[in-house]
Amino acid sequence: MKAVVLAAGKGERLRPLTDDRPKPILKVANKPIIEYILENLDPFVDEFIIIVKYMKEKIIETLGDEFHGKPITYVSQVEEEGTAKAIYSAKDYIEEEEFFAINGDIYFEQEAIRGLLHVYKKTKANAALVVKKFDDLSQLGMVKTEGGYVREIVEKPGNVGGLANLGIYIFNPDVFEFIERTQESERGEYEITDTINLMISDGRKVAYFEYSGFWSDIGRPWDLLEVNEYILKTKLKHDIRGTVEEGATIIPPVEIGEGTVVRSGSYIIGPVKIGKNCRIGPNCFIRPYTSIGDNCHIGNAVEIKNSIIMDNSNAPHLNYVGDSIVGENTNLGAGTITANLRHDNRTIKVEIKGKLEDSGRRKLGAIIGHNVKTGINVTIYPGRKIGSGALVGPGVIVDKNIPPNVLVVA
Ligand code: TTP
Repeated sequence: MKAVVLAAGKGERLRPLTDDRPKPILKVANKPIIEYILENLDPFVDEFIIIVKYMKEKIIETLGDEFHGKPITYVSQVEEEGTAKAIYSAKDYIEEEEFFAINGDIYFEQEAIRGLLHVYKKTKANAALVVKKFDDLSQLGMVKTEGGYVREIVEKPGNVGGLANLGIYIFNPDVFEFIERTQESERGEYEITDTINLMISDGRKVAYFEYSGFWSDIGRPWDLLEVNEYILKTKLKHDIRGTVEEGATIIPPVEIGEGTVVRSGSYIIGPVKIGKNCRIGPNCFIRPYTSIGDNCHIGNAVEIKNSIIMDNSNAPHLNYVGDSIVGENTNLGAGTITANLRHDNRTIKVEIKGKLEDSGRRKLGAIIGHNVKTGINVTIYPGRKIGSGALVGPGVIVDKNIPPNVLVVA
């Protein structure tokens, strides 16, 4: 069976982390999001078809031409936007057989794929999808069911509970004919959920598998923190490959990659994952649910908690990084501090595509892009973003978002 993975989106809600790269290759717990998806599909498929468009070279460069020995074919998405058009782009690569189609920006457990395949085979339906119960479907697609099959999918039905569509499907090649008949939606895209509704109104059977494990749609920056926390909490094994100096304290589970040195006085409370060739300490404090990539430097008098620090980035002296995301090749100047809590204890709002969105989190720090440099004593307010390539001068108080590639001085 083949798997079509949708990885052509622009990932605009994840700016600045997607300023210079597509969302599926962003690393969570030090691994690209899309690799977790391919791993879950791996036992069930013999070929991957990845639909690409936005900065496609970076996906190709990251994954190469095979995954676990199985070929990857990259297909450019047709001109129009939307998940239906993304799937349609694979038409020439699908023969007689049914195939998986899956969003390239979700995190879930393999049980979802296993259950879906089982239901599809058992019911001999024309298509099948994975659903999960949620109390609030306002950001999701609601799957209404009847007699053991899907009756309708309603996008963003408001704050009601029910079964959500998780973006994991099996189709047979008939779906292409229905995509051809799918109309453009209100937001100007061709949506696979509209295609599924068309199939149902034409008398086709769409089965569903109800999954109850963890699932996250990585759309907004704090979703990355949620998935990072889940992975570290449930998958991390204590594994020290680097060197730990006498006088450092490590409370398991902590993973430390080859070539990394943890100097005396460092205090690390797991779950924490640290990549290869990092310099950690002396005298730093790394708290739970922190992922630090390869070639990073976390120096003296630095505290990090519940954060993602991507490859080649440094918090070298006197930094506090809490509930934050720091992109690749970024350097925080001495004394750069992220604030992660409002004094009035309200949840933190973040500007997403020009609109303030409530993250629902009481604690959320900074979202810092790639290739950023901050000067000494930079203070960053909760939920603020610094665009990739920005230079933030000494003493700047970041109380507004900073666009990419600008110089900001105090
Ligand atoms: P979305 O999350 O709706 O879109 P996006 O990834 O571009 O993010 P944003 O809204 O922040 O810009 O997409 C769901 C999945 O479908 C995701 O895996 C990307 C994929 N997709 C395509 O492959 N092609 C497309 O034209 C669109 C819209 C999405």
